[in-house]
Amino acid sequence: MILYNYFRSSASHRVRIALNIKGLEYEYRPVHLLNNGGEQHGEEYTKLNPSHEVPTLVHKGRAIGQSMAILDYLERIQPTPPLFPQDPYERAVVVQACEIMNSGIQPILNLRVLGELEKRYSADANSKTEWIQHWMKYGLTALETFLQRHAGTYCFGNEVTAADCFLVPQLVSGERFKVPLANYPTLNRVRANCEKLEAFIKASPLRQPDTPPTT
Ligand SMILES: N[C@@H](CCC(=O)N[C@@H](CS)C(=O)NCC(=O)O)C(=O)O
Repeated sequence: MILYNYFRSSASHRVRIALNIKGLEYEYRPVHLLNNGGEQHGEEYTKLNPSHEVPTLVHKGRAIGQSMAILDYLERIQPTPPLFPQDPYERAVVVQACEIMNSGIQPILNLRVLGELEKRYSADANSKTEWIQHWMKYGLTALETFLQRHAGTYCFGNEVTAADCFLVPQLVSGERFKVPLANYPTLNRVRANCEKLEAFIKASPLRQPDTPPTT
């Protein structure tokens, strides 16, 4: 397996955690999102991922984009340990938690969205940070309320699920943009439990081959 990704990308971070949980070896191929106008726009990479974004997983010569699709694929080729509960309602709860982050928070804060805010509306660095903080708080508040009903040691009960693979990267990103995370006690508790596990430790943006030494 080859994972095209970027150390700081939250969507890449989700997939690294999932691969580690499943115990699947992979080759790390960095795609720098800023160098040379962004390597995600390069001709060869665009053939793999027409959305110009990371991550992309290549397995048996076939490419898969979108972290949710990748987790779903990993679950089917390597069912244990599971990332999704079997019960249809419980599975929907886990997917709902993932989607609060995947479609509710992350897309509004993406590099290309911030770039357009700057280009079209002359947003400066402070305005962009305010934008990020606003939408991150909005989504994390919903997630905190939702997970108060469902969390145990982890996001859903006492087993690690896909929701944990999404949560930790989201909070790491929140920290980077100085979102007041103390307001989310359930999310913080679950994060602390996840970060005791080797799969999460190894996937950290601080420990990847393309992590700059000063990070
Ligand atoms: N929904 C996608 C999101 C992927 C995504 O937005 N990746 C970001 C990094 S976290 C990216 O590559 N952005 C490049 C850009 O905006 O130019 C997924 O889950 O894979």
